[in-house]
Amino acid sequence: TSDVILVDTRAGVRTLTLNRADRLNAANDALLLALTEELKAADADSGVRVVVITGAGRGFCAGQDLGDVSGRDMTFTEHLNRTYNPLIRTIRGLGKPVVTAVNGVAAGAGASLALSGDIRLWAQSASLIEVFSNIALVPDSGSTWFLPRLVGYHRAFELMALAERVNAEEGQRLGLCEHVYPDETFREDVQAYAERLAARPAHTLKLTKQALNAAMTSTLDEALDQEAALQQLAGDHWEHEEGVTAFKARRAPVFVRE
Ligand code: T3D
Repeated sequence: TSDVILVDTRAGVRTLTLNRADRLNAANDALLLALTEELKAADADSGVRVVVITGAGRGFCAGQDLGDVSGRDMTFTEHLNRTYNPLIRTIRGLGKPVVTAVNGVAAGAGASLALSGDIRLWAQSASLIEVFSNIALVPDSGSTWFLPRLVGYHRAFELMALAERVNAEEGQRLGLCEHVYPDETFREDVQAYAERLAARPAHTLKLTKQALNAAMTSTLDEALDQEAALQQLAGDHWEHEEGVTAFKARRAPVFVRE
């Protein structure tokens, strides 16, 4: 545990909180490396079924800490390859659902982080800005991949070129988040949602995430082959037996075994 990332586990839900509230959780290298390490630790911990990433204070993440850039002894390419890219790859490759709980502004790489979750929950006062062009940088940390898949090329280009702020209502309309909750109850609503997810069959969700990730860049033929292979792994697992047994017995399935 480090102070830039707060770690809390309740009912199978590990919450990782970006903790640089006075900078709207702008990311420095320590924060990015610690977050990536905590995600890997959560993946390896059998007591964790769902991971939530959120921000302390009024912001989610304001992107790269601009106080940290000048005087850096790394090229931009090296920096991305050492910090942001491993973080985004870890989230997309994690064998557990990652919920990004966007409590406030998500800007730049913070917007990419907000989009990178399997489930994106926003507070009413949350917003997202592809802010990069304001400082004449290109969108990074996966924004060029995530955003056009959600809103199409043209809207993505416009949001990136003009650095327009997307509020929660618009974010939901555009498909940038699954649900919006009131600010006052946001943390509890996120926990309740994550607990619902934690009660689902974890092994099946891991395979589902794997299948969907692969299908995002595959042909239909490849997706059908992948489904057939993964269905064998699902069908051979005790979760499948429990699901069918519970259905026949007309009871709720129990997918959490201590
Ligand atoms: O390898 C590489 O490094 C390339 C990687 C790039 C990835 C990127 O993310 S590039 C984009 C970097 N981020 C930005 O350019 C965002 C800059 N921030 C803003 O545009 C605004 O702060 C926001 C739109 C996010 C929020 O505006 P507002 O009005 O709600 O808050 P504020 O007053 O601007 O910010 C509050 C404080 O946080 C303020 O500090 P102060 O004055 O109270 O002492 C502000 O300076 C600080 N802050 C906000 N964002 C950053 C930041 N400090 C450092 N870095 C930031 N990114």
